[in-house]
Amino acid sequence: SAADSVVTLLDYGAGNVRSVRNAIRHLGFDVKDVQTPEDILNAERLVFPGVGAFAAAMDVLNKNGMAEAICSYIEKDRPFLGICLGLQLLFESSEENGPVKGLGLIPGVVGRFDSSNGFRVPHIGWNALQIEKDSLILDDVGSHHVYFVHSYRAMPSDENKDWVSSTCNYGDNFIASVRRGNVHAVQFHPEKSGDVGLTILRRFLYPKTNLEKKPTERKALKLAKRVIACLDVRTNDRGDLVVTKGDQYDVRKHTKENEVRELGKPVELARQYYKDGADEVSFLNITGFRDFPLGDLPMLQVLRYTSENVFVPLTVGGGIRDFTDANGRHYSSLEVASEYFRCGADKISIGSDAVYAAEEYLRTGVKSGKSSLEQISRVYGNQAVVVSIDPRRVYVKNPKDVEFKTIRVANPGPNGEEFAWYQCTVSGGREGRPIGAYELAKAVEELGAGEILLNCIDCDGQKKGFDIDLIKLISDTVSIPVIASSGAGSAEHFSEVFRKTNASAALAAGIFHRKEVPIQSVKEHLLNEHIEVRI
Ligand code: 1PR
Repeated sequence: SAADSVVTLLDYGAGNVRSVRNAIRHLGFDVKDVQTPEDILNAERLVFPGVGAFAAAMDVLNKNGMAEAICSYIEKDRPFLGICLGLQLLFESSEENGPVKGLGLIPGVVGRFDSSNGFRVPHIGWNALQIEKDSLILDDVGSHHVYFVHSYRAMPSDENKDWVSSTCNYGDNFIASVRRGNVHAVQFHPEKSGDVGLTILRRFLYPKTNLEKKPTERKALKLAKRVIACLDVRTNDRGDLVVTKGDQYDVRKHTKENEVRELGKPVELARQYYKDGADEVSFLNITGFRDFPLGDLPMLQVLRYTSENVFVPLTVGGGIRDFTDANGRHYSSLEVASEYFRCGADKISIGSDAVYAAEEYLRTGVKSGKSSLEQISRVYGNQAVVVSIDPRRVYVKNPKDVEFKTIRVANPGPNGEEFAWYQCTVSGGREGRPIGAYELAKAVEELGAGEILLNCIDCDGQKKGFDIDLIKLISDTVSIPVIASSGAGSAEHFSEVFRKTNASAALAAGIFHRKEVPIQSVKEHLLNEHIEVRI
């Protein structure tokens, strides 16, 4: 019957659930949205991809009678799959801006990860599961990495051990999944976990089919270092959206026509990188500071198309700020970000506007709460907000010559300078600002950034390796994950940055676009160097 191929989806409109929809459709099901509590009670199978903050989600569920409906649906042992916050809400309460009462179906309190023991919070990335009991949908998934992104987690205890089907180690052994009968919930994101994630969803949707085992050569052990493909996107001189790539941020060819370099089409390249094993794909709208991004409908279209069959996390950046258009209509940065999330972005990345916010914060010593960074991280959580830093190296003879944090550099400057500071820029490197990368990183962490994308204009496109001095400095300074970027020229550069710094991920553009070093060979090299990666 038609009902056999319908999934009822509970989406209360707080973030990116487009990927969940896309994954369900990809597996041959139609999606029906919950409008009323009756829709829950009548569902054949219910998927609940909780997004946003715990308290806000509980508010919505309580106000419209959904909370009661979910509880009675689950108590009847009807097919249920909760994802991320959709797992946490099943517990008694959460400490996230709380305590806040949850649905109370599973004994336990959801608490924050402790970053004091050296584990970065949010927990972002591909980690391994320990299967605790027959979980049906997970089965052999214990050998693979799955994608997590969260700052809060529930802990296993004697009271909830009947529920716990797998745990994950990240400082603590926290609950990665629960199962009782037909009721499942997972802390990670199957819709973002590539083929392995799709297999998990397939097993939930088709419980009677035989389990297909995914062979592994090597068992996943711990949080993997991520390899990220980055697509710098802009319109070319004919008005088409293309992937470009600069040399120290200069994307023009310096021929007579001075055209923008074109390295491919964004949707096609993103798909290719997904197939090649990229752990994440980033789109940077590099002229977003100039053109209003919501005017840039092609970029939204790129996200929509990409998220249809790319099942790893997508980040989009460029032009996230408040804006008043020619007709006097005001758009908040939050609206811009919301549109990106609705179109399939999992994280947004802020460049220029975060520099201004950090400068103001350092000047006044007060968090205004009004910056795009603060607003977006308040509504969507800090795990959804990346700050992109675009610094340029400035050599100095004596650290006392500048008010910014300097470091002793491995290679002295042109006049034998042994020190340097890293000056932040805005507008795609066009304007230097009176703030260093070190000061910026600390400030944006306090303002709510969940991750730092650390570029370096000097190294960009040079293929001479990452700026180890800079990446070490920043990754030792903050306790949020740092993505190393700019300068990758070989697979060895990736192992170097992971060995010498505390970067959680490394990103490259040019070598992937020009097919000089495929993603697979980077992964193989890291594996040979005994660096944990997702295969
Ligand atoms: O300021 O919020 O509108 O955001 C603008 C965003 O666009 C920022 O994230 C900024 O980094 C990016 N951007 C602006 N101009 C350029 C440019 O190249 N002219 N691209 C630009 C930044 C740098 C990296 C690049 C790595 C790796 N691109 O993302 O992909 O350096 O390259 P490589 O592996 O080839 O060395 P806002």
